[in-house]
Amino acid sequence: MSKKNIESVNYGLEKIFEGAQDFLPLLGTDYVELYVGNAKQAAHFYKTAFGFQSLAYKGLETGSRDTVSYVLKQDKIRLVLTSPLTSKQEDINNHIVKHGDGVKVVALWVEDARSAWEETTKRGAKSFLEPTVEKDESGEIVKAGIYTYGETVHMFIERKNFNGTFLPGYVKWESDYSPEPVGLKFIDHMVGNVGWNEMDVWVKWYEDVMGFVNFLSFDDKQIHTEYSALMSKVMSNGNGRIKFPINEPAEGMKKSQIEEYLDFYEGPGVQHIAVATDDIIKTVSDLRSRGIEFLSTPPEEYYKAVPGRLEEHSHELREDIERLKSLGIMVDADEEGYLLQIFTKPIQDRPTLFFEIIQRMGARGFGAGNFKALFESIEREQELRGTLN
Ligand code: TYF
Ligand code: FE
Repeated sequence: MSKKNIESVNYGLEKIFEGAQDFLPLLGTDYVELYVGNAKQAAHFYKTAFGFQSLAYKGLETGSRDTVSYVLKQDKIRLVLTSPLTSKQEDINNHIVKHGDGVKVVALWVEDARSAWEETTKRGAKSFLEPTVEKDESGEIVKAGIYTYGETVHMFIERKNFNGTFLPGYVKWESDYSPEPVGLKFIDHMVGNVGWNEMDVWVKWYEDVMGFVNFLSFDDKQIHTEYSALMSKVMSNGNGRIKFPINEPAEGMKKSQIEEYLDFYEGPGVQHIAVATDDIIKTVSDLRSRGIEFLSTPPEEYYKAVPGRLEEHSHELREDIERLKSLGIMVDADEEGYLLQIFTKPIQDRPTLFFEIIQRMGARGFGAGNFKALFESIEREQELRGTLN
């Protein structure tokens, strides 16, 4: 990637964050909920392969007759896996029939869920759930939800009067089976794929409805391979804790990976969840040994070019390039530092949701210098799936 692109990464960041509005103060990501066909087996996968720990449960044993949910935790990350227990749960069943397993809810932790719902719906958000109080012996929470792209939802969670395990209605999930964590710390960003020419519609939606700012953009001239292209804009809230890049497909010689996603998810949705680690070599070694599959390793020339790509940060690199190469980890830098990242293959049969593992060593960008190698690797997978044409 050109020097020019890397420079655009940090231009006026502070000033841009100040431009964000505070009608929607966000404390962080609260949880991510996936609707899945078989939550029990999915939970086993996230424990065994990704090192998540059992946290909370609701299901038949707790009086939940219609749905079952397993809550998993690793450091600050909470995942909720939900399945319907009967065919009568139409919303969840229909979601799974249409999209396959995927992210339904990106929940945001707020001080005041009523205000979050009012401020966003009055700015044009479509309501998913009006402010609702839920209680149990551990206190009460307020939750409210709005739709974002596709059928995806942002739930606002106010938990200042609650000290239970997760949310009212859940019990602590005691399990004798607890594989070691792999060092995943928190969600760095979550990316949405939207339809043709819809990126700017959703950029404006995040600006107007959520008070976010666009702090980085990549156009199809920057993000392309010989065959395909996409465009991406990164939206951030005011304190920079929540970052949502939004991708749209762009015209290329062959089918864009974004188009492949839209075909198989049958609409817009969450494309990847990027999770941070502070020891990517250990995290990726562990994940590989537990059967997680990553995109193919970039070619030899990619690693030869690493010192050049790092420029002035090249002396800061603590990791051995040979070790990074053997694990397939990619390296990029911007003015403030470098970052290490790697991408899993899709984690379900449809080529939709995948994970990114990222370690930031000062850099605040998204690895623009890796885009070409990354997208070529994705195209090799598309080729195998017969979805490149
Ligand atoms: O979040 C990002 O922008 C990076 C790069 O389809 C990326 O992780 C961008 C688009 C994409 C896959 C990865
Ligand atoms: Fe990413």
